[in-house]
Amino acid sequence: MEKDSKIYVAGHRGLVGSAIVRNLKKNGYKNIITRTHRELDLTDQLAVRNFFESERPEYVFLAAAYVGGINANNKYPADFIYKNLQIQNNVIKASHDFKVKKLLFLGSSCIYPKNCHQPIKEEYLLSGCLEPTNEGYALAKIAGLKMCQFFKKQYEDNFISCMPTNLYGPNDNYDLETSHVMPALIRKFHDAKVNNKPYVEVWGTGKPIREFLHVDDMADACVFLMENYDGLEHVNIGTGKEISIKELAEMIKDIIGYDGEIKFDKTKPDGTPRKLLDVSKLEKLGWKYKVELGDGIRNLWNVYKIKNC
Ligand code: GFB
Repeated sequence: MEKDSKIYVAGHRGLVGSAIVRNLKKNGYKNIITRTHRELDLTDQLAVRNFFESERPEYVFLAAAYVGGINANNKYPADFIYKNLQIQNNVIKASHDFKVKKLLFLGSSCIYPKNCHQPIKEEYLLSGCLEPTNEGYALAKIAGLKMCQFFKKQYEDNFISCMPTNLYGPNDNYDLETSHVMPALIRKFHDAKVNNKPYVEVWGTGKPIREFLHVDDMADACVFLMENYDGLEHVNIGTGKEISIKELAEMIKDIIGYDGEIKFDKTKPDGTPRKLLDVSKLEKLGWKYKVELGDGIRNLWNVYKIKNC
């Protein structure tokens, strides 16, 4: 990518898309195009084609997706599979038709089998059954990853894919019904502290183990891959470190300085027991994460409490 290359960031207002725009601007890229959902509905094939025909982007970061945490995925699987298939089919096909130089497709670590050998290598894809709570989203993301591979094989399009672990950071969703665990617990512990509540409810048993990557690191890895990787296989993006939900809750509790109790609501699903990514492929390419979990949570809470004091 040149500094004046025409770069389209699909999903620029979201957690990852906004971080990619911040990273591109910080690195001197001047010709970044974006469209809000109201300006361009990515599930509308004709609207997407008209946009690509008139704008002719050279590089595309496909960070737009219909996303949510375990509860939303579990409740609305039809929405997660349909909307994500629509978005990615339209953007990938238009990128092919209008000769985009390179496209980066963003997936998710939920594409891997529920009881996968850990840490999870890229080649473990499709080696077992998926986690039921997010099967709709996972199938859509697997289809997107495969579509990029097949367009590269059949038409030599330079379409690559990356599979990030659980992400957190600025511009996240804090709705307690649809969010991921990190923003949900920051909101719950902050609210319990401010309102002197006796306990904070954490979903599930607290036993599941997760890996968390700050979205600024994710954005940096995306720009790194766009500049340095042209391979057929997808690339895992993560820290290679993991923490149980119980330990995460205790870490957030300590950082926020809440001194009440933690209660586990076992009526809520745990989801995948563990999903630690093997990030050795990305490290061999020359990229490694920077933001440690404690620092990332502290910074995020500082931003959150200013907006919600
Ligand atoms: O982040 P999360 O919603 O999604 O949940 P997944 C992670 C773990 O945190 C689960 C527990 O075991 C939850 O039960 N948890 C505890 C909570 N308290 C809460 C809470 O208040 N809110 C939430 N949301 N979780 C997602 C997939 O799976 O991973 C997405 O559903 C995506 O599609 C994402 O792939 C990366 O990590 O289980």
